Amino acid sequence: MDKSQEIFEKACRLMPGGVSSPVRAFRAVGMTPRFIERAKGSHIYDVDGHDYIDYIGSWGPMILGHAHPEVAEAVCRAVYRGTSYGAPTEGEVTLCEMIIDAVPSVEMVRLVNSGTEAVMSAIRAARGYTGRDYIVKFEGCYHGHSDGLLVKAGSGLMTQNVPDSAGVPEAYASKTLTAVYNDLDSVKALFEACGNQIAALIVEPVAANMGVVLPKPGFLEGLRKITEDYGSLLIFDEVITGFRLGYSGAQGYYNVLPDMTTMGKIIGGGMPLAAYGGRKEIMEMVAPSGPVYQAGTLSGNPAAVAAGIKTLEILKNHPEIYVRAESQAAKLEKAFLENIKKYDVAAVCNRIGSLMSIFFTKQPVTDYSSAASSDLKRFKEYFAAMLAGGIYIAPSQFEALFVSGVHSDEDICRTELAIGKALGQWQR
Ligand code: KE4
Repeated sequence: MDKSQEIFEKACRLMPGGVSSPVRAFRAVGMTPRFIERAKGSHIYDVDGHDYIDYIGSWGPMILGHAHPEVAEAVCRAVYRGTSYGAPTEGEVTLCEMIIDAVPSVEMVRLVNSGTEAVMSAIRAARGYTGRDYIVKFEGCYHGHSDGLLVKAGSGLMTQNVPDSAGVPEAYASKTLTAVYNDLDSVKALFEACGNQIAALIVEPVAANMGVVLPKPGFLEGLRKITEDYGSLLIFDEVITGFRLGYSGAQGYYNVLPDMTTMGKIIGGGMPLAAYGGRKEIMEMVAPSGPVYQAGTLSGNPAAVAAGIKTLEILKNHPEIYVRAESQAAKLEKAFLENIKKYDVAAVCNRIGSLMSIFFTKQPVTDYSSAASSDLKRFKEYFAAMLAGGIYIAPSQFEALFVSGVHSDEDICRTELAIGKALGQWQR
């Protein structure tokens, strides 16, 4: 038994599923998770000494690579000045100013500790601002684990949503309606039915929680128009795309400005930090300036803020990081496509910038139902071959592959070889 298995057995006696977050348990791939000892740059090392090229990057934050010396030093310096004060600091003001300068639609911002908290708070602010109750989300989009968003479509179009998790009361789920990603007609139908009761529509401008699914041309613009027409707010959940697709995120990339934006991951540089922001008149609804209550002991924590400031500083001063991450990702996409063709594998690849996914299905993947048509057995076999080849990718078909600004040419060559072996394994 290797050390990961040994520790995992103990962990399962002490923690639900042996992990601190479900996807880490490797259940979708039927394997024992690797317990990680350390990481540096584009590599991650498990407790058995295995060295992997890392394409999870902590699910998005590590665009600069692990243990970036300047980020690490900034966190250490902050920690020696005290880990938390529960009082305002200049660092929070600096980070908020950087976010406002970077994200086109954000005029005011509140720091919180997780993407879930950012989304939950943004939705509360949207309801407080509009005085309306309903929220629209998309099948296959994930926005954290707040009750009202752990829902799935009811049987009929207007049948209110039903809980998608135990412990979520029907009443909470019923205020969330579900539309189909990339299908503006499904959105129009909901708004025609009850648009004047819809507080907000929340969307991942590039979906990355059903695997990576890109918005079709006109989709985001269509959401902007429909929400404007009905006086509802458009919320871009940029927890993944923020500072990933470029320094101004998806809204800068697509030039579509939402009313509110949620952010996380990269803005914390790997520390627990997230944020929600938007038009001033909306954000001034948030306590203590307005009636929408939201609070947090560790919000704006100095160590996390130090990591965020340094990370954004480096990204702002070195835009070539985005160019390099994209070009390395493009090489991987090319390797996937060449091997899909060479071995005649039923698979497609979706990529935007340094964010990508391979789906084991014949059809284009443009929404949740096409993503769900993927062959999950094939994905498991692909995952096992990649891990055996020293490549650490998300242990689920419905996650993304993240390329950092520090994946080397050697990393890419090794990954190209592993892709060839993984996709060639089924050749008769
Ligand atoms: P957190 O609460 O996990 O910080 O953020 C929730 C969240 C919100 N919005 C989007 C678009 C997200 O992708 C996430 C979280 N992403 C997952 C990965 N798909 C986090 C990994 C996990 O759950 O362990």
